[in-house]
Amino acid sequence: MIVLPARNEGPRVGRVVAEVRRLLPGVPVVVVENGSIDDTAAAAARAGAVVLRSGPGYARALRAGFLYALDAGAPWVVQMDADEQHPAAALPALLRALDHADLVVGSRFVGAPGYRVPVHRRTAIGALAALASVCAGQRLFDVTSGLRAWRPEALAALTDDYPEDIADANLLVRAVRRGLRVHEVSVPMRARSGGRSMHAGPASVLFALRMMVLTAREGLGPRRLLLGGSPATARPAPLEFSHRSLP
Ligand SMILES: Nc1nc2c(ncn2[C@@H]2O[C@H](COP(=O)(O)OP(=O)(O)O)[C@@H](O)[C@H]2O)c(=O)[nH]1
Ligand SMILES: [Mg+2]
Repeated sequence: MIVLPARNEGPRVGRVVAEVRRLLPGVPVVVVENGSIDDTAAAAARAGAVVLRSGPGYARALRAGFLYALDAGAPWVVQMDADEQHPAAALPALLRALDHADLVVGSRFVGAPGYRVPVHRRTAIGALAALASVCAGQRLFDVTSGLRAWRPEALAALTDDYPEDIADANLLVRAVRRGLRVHEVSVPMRARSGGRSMHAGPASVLFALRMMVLTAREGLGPRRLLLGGSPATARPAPLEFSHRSLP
């Protein structure tokens, strides 16, 4: 299942939904909307998505989408932006990588570089990635990427106490510390095709600082290794996906 959090993405979300549905026919696409002042929900529905409304904010939207996917028994879940930043063509590689991981992050910073992330943003993400890597005990690169593929067991290990407001680097640290296998694969991303990033403007500085604090806090907690048939200890069977039929 594909989960797209979307706020004020009316001009873009329909194209994202259509692109994903074309590449992965039959895979349900769920758009989780809140707080939009445009026609995001209607555009998503027109393009064939299931539209959910959640409480305010990005993290709540994601959590609502994840709970919906778990409830529906989805064999895998991919979260991606509704702003055309993430190419649907990257999905098969992401899903293949799930054969050997519990959580796969589409990364701008491993492998060939895609578009050039603006320098101030790259610096902030670099600092955050360094902190997250220390806290996780594993080198992490694109800790704020919104393109992530999940095994449902991995999601289930995190949704009970899923963060209410911010779920980026802090969540990756938590995932690693809970024993989930987190991998990154190179994905050539684009800039958003229009509209405004939730991290634009002066608020982004506050966001970065808050993210640092939340990430450090995750690193202070005890390592809780999941035991007994958890994704951490079991070697899961390869996933069967409809994407296998794709070239
Ligand atoms: N439902 C919902 N979606 C949001 C919210 N904030 C951001 N998003 C969506 O989450 C995705 C990531 O946000 P974006 O602004 O692209 O962040 P960036 O990629 O880090 O610049 C986009 O699809 C946004 O429309 C929110 O408050 N509610
Ligand atoms: Mg984006």
